[in-house]
Amino acid sequence: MEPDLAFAVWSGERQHRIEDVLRRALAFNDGAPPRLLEAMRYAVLDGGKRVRALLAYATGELTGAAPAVVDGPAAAVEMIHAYSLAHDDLPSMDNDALRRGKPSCHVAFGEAIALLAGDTLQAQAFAVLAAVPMRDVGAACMLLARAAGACGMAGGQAVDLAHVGTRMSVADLETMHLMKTGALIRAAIRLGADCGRALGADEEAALDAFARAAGLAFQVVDDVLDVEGSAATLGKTAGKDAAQAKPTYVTLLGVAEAKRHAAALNEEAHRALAEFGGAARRLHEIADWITRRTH
Ligand code: GRG
Repeated sequence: MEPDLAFAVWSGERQHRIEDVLRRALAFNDGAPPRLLEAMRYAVLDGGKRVRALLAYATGELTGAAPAVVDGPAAAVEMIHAYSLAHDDLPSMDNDALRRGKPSCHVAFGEAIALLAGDTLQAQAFAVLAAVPMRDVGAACMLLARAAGACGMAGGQAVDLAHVGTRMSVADLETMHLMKTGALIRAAIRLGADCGRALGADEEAALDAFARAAGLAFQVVDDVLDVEGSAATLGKTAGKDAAQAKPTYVTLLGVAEAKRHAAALNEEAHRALAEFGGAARRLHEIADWITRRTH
């Protein structure tokens, strides 16, 4: 099979798998208000590339974990991600009416329910993760909490909001994105790996270096797509960064240089995996996919 086709099959199978896992994780019916449950499902199901889940499955394969063990961490990370998107789209944050090709959660359900759906998705993520039969599930919960919290994703969002209309240095922009987007990507990578054999210190450092480079590449490409993509291809409003005067890699570097930067980060991501040899094949493929994606 051609390598690209083999990756498409591998990722397609896991995208279906995580959809089922998420559906089951949100199938509880123990008194939750139906409208809230509907909004949670709306925010998570039937959409998204599932980049973070694929990263967790890939690192799980790298450390010999059974996919059934990785399901929980992969779903937890996707639920945190979906909550962040529902909250990010709110009028008090990014104020976007379109997400994953459909009306944003608050447009479909109202602001209050969208806010609560985000809150309850975050809670459910930890409920799912806490039940995973992995070596140190307490450490896993701590890792996800740190990635999602004030020093990670939510903190990065606060930094982002505080810098609208300002000019940041590339170094400060990078720090902000390592928190806002990179922390959850790193958590997906580490949690998947932690479902299998224990990693040596060198392997941990290699995966962290990969996560850093691939996470930044993801964000640089996101900035380029905001300029070059359309709502039809992206499934979300294009041109938002310029309209909101947000500092981005494109505003700081220009489109051509931002693309070169993404390619260089992709190379860095590949180099970081050297010590795993062919065992890290899926991570190499995901890094390429992140860098070449069109949505
Ligand atoms: C509200 C606490 C809180 C955090 C929001 C992640 C985030 C922080 C905001 C999203 C805004 C944004 C466009 C960030 C850039 C990168 C990003 C996370 C894009 C969306 O992720 P994809 O492309 O989305 O993986 P899909 O829909 O494919 O899952």
